[in-house]
Amino acid sequence: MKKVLAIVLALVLALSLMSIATAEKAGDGLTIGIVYKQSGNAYFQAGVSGFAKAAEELGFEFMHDGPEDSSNDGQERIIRNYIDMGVDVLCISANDAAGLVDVCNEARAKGIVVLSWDAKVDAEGRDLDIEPASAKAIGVQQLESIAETMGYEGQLAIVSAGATAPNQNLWISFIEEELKANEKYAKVEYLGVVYGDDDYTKSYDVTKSLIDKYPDIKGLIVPTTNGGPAVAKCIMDEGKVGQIKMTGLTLASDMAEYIKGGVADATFLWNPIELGYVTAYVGVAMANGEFEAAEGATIEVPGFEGLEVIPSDDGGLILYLNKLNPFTPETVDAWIDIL
Ligand code: RAM
Repeated sequence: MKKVLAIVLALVLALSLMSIATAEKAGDGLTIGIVYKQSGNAYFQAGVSGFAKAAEELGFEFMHDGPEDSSNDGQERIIRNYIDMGVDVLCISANDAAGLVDVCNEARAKGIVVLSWDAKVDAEGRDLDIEPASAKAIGVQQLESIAETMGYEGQLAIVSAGATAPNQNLWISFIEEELKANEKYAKVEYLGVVYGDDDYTKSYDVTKSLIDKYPDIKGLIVPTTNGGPAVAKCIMDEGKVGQIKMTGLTLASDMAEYIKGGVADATFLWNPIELGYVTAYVGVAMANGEFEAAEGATIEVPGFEGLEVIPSDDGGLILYLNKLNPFTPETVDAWIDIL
């Protein structure tokens, strides 16, 4: 009998130790609602896999969604739904920085932590914005790369995502500023921006119209992963490989054949999996009250160093990962299984 009692006690002890062990995960009981610009975008699917990796380590639940049409209204509906479902953290990549401020502030009034990641919500509607690198660094990197390819002269245009896209518009503002301010770009004739709305067919069509209108065009900057392969395909279909070069922010897997085919000397991207992973860690720490988004605050995330909250140009707070990887004919193959 004593023996049976001892076994039962040992089992009870083991079970309670096991439950203590599971309860120790920082994200237990928390739910994160992830909102991205549009459904079906491989860049955001990669971002979500970063959240999934963090969820395995931290134990939180998560949901993710984006509108089919890249609209602000669609994002607002998803956010309202997540608020009704009682999420603890919202992580939003916005189609319009100002458009989500009101609904985000409704969420914050209910105690929900509101983070933007990838594309910001304006400062007055968020707790913190998490970005891969400074907008200036991302913009100027693309300009310098294409200008070098063009021999610093000739016609240059940008094929962007949506007209209100907060991240693309910031990068473009720094590209335009640098074109004016830096003497080395004096012979680059800047033609302006067309918008492919992060849609493959539209990006292809606006590129074709641009090439028809400016037959001597030499350079295209495409700061969107959805636009990149569409623009590259158009350059190929138009028989312009060698005459027109592009750069931009692309997934390696989408662009490898074009980069190796001579359409681009280099494109760039951070790792969206890492961006999702870090955003999740920040969200959990903030929801637990263990980390406050305040200037100078630092956070420990496995595999990352120097993650610090700093003031951003829009008067809010921002945190950078600071990693931008070039994809060239030599390096792109090493990335295609990752991104
Ligand atoms: C698209 C989206 C996203 C942007 C990348 C580079 O997938 O517009 O917001 O960061 O491209």
